[in-house]
Amino acid sequence: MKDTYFITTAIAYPNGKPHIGHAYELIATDAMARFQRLDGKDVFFLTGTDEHGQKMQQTARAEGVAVEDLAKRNSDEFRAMGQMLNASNDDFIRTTEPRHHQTVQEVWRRMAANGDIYKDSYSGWYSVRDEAYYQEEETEVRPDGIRYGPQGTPVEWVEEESYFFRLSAYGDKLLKLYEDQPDFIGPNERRNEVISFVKSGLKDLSISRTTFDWGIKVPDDPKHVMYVWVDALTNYITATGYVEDVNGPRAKYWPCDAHIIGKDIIRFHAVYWPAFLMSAGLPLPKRVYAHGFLLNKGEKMSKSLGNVVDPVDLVNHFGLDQVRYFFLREVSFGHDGSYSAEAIATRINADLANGIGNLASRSLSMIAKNCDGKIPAPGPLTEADTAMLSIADAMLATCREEMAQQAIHKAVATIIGTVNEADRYFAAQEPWVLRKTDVPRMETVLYVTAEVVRQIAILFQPIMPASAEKLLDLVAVPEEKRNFAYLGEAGRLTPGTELQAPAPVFPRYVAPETDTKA
Ligand code: ME8
Repeated sequence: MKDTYFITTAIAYPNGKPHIGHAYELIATDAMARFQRLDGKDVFFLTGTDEHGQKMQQTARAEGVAVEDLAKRNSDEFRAMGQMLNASNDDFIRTTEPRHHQTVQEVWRRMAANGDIYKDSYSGWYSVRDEAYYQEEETEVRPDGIRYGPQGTPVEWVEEESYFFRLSAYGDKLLKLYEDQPDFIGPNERRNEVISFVKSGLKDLSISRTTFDWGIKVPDDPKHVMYVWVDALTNYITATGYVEDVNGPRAKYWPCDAHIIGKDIIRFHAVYWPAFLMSAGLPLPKRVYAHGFLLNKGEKMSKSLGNVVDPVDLVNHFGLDQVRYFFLREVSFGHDGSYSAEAIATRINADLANGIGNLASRSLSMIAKNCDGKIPAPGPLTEADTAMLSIADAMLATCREEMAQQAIHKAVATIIGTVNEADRYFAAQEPWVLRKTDVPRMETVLYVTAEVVRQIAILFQPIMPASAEKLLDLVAVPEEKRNFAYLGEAGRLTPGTELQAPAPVFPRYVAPETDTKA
C-alpha cells in the first residue's frame, strides 16, 4: 500500500478567462503532484472552478448572458488551460455539479446540528470582487469618494436577513491548532498574519444571502443561498466523497496534505475552513500554503493597465517547458515574483540551452561518435568521478526536503547546481583530449557524465515533463525506471546500452526580429 498524497489548487472564479496567475498556481501545484507521484505516493491532484456567487451573477448580467453559460464557457477555458500546461490533475471539479451540492448541504446540516448556525440579520461591508465581508475598520474611503477593502477592491453596504456561523466560538481552538501544528500554515509571514487576525477577535460570519439566488440553497430554507466561500471551500472534500462514505474509493485521500493557494485567500483557508470542518466534526487538512503574486515587470496585472498576459500567448512564444521552468526557478515560491520577456529569455538560454541542453548534447554526441553509440563501460573511478556521482546521488534527499516545504525554487536550484558541477567536471576532465591519449579514461568520464544527465532528467520530470522525457529517451532509460526509486546507485546506466542519435532538447531562444527592433 502506497502512502496517499492529496494536493489541491484554489478553484478559480470562471467570470473571465484564466490569466497568468492562475497558470502559475496550476504549474506549481502540478510540479508538486508529479514530484510526489514519482516519489512513490498514491497522489490525488484536484483543481476546478468556483462558479457561484454574486461576482459571477453580476458579470453574467453585465455581459447579457445566462450565468450558467458564463460559468460553462469559462470553466471550459480553465480545463483547456490545464491541458495546454500539461497539468496532471486527477479530477476537475465544478461547484455547480450535483455531487458538490450534496456534500455542501450535508456539511451545512452537520454544522447546524452542532449548534453553530443561527438566523439573524446582517449589516456591514461586502466586497463583491473578493466575495468577502469586512469590518468597517478594515476599509477606507479614498480621495475618489469610494470605500475600499483591505485588498483594494470597492465594498458595498449589505443589509439583509442571514444565517450566521458561530466563528467567534472557534478563536481559541484555531490558535491551538496553529500552535499544535506549526506546519498548518506556510510560509511564516502568512502564519503570523493569520495568528494576529485570529488574536484580534473573531466575529460570527454571515453565511447566507437572500438578495440573489445564484448559489447552493440552504437546507430547509430555499429563500437563502449559501455564502459562496462555504460552498467553494467544501469542494476539496466533495471530490474525495469522504462526507458521503468514509469507505468510498477516494475517501482515503482525506484529509488533504496540501492546499496550494494565493496569499489573498489565506484567511478563508486557514481560518474559516478549519472552523467549518471542526464544527462539522470532519478531519482538518494538514497544510495550507500560500504562494505570492505574479507581477508584470514589477507591476500588478490589471485590465486597466493593459498588461494582463494570456498564458496561451506566453507558451506559444517561449514553449511550455520553458515557461514552466522559468516560473518555478525564477520566483521564490511563497513570495511575489516578477516576469518579463527578457527575464524568461535569459533563463532559457543560461540554464536550459547553455546548461543542461549543452551538457547532454556534448556528452552524448561524444558517446555517439567515439563509443559506437553505446553507453561505455566505466573503468576505475577517480576522486573526481566519485565526487561528481555523489553530488548527483545526493540530489533526491535535498529536493525531497525542499519540496516538503513547498520550496520548489530551491529544489530546482539544487538540480541546476548539479548541472553546473557537471559542466565543471566535464571541462576539467577534457574527454576530447583523452580521446587521443587515454580512451578507457575518456569512457569513464563519458559514463559518469551520462549518468549524471540521467539523474538530472529524472528529477526534472515534475518541472518540465515533456523535455525531461526526451532527455531520458536520449540516455535510453526504460519507462519503468524513471521514478525516484531509481535515482542514485539503484538505477545506474548499464554499459553497452544502445543510444539513439542525440538530438537537441533545449534550443536557444532567439527573439523574433520585431521584438529586437522594439
Ligand atoms: O480566489 N498571481 O478565485 P480567483 C498569482 N474562487 N496568483 C494569483 C494571481 C496572480 N496575479 N491572481 C490570482 C478565488 N491568483 C476563489 C478561490 S478556493 C476554495 C476559491 C490566484 O480566480 C489566487 O490567489 O480569484 C487564487 O489562489 C487563484 O489564483 C484563483 O483566484
